[in-house]
Amino acid sequence: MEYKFLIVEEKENGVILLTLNREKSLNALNSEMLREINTFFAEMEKKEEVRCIIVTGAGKSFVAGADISEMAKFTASEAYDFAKLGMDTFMEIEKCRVPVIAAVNGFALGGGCEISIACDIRVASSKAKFGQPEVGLGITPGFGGTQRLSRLVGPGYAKELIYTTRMINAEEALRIGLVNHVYEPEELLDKAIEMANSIASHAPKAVEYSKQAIVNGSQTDIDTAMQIEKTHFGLCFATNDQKEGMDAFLNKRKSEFEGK
Ligand code: CO8
Repeated sequence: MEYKFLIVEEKENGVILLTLNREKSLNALNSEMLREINTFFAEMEKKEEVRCIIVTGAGKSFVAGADISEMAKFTASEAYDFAKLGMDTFMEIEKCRVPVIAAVNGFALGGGCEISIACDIRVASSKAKFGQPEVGLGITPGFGGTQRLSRLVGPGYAKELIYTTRMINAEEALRIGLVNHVYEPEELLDKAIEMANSIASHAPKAVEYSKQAIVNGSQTDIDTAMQIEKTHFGLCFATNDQKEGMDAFLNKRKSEFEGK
């Protein structure tokens, strides 16, 4: 599939690199780009060989937010529809069968911070900047920021970042748990690919079930969450990969997973 705003590269081991590419506008998200991202993740769901997806931005920005020039003219109902499009798209990322790593190379503001938070894991360049500038534009975060950011860094930091619009650097993002690692800009993609390869080397179904248990379990009470974990644990024993993984361990050989 050809995209106007996305560059899709197939790396080794089922790792896909998705580059958001609207560089002149610092990769700001407009409706067309959001629809393309939605389509891309729907396509990925169908590809059994895909093991991990990395999302990054072209040029000096990751994503400088939703497109302000498009939003400026919205009526209330158009704004609602735009927020729904963004939320549905980011939900595709959150629920994607395989883990998604955000390699945050520069500005991750507003919708850009929000798309990174919909990913499973964030790694950042030392030049990355995060922020939720929305209230300075007279709007609230609308692509899940009020919800996912609080869950990730706690309501205290989320409230400060949203109410003050303060932009933070990568080191502070690391300190508050918004990102997992910070790397020099030139090593960011290699490090993200290294992590993706590590994920890809393990039993695909076990990784998938772990993601489902974490994502679905974190949105419910602890008893239901434990039930979700038990169910997924049980399901692993219906896979060839569980037999292969344990047999390989017991026979002191390297496992070869087939993803079934
Ligand atoms: N939307 C549209 N265009 C943008 C955006 C954006 N978010 N960000 C940057 N651009 C454009 C600029 O207008 C400029 O275009 P041009 O060259 O035609 O003038 C080009 O990108 C380069 O930008 P700058 O010249 O400003 O570059 P600087 O390096 O000087 O500054 C900044 C970089 C600090 C990132 C600055 O561009 C900036 O502050 N951008 C806006 C950041 C922002 O406020 N983002 C949040 C938007 S709101 C949002 O994301 C809400 C999401 C939920 C929506 C819910 C639906 C209703």
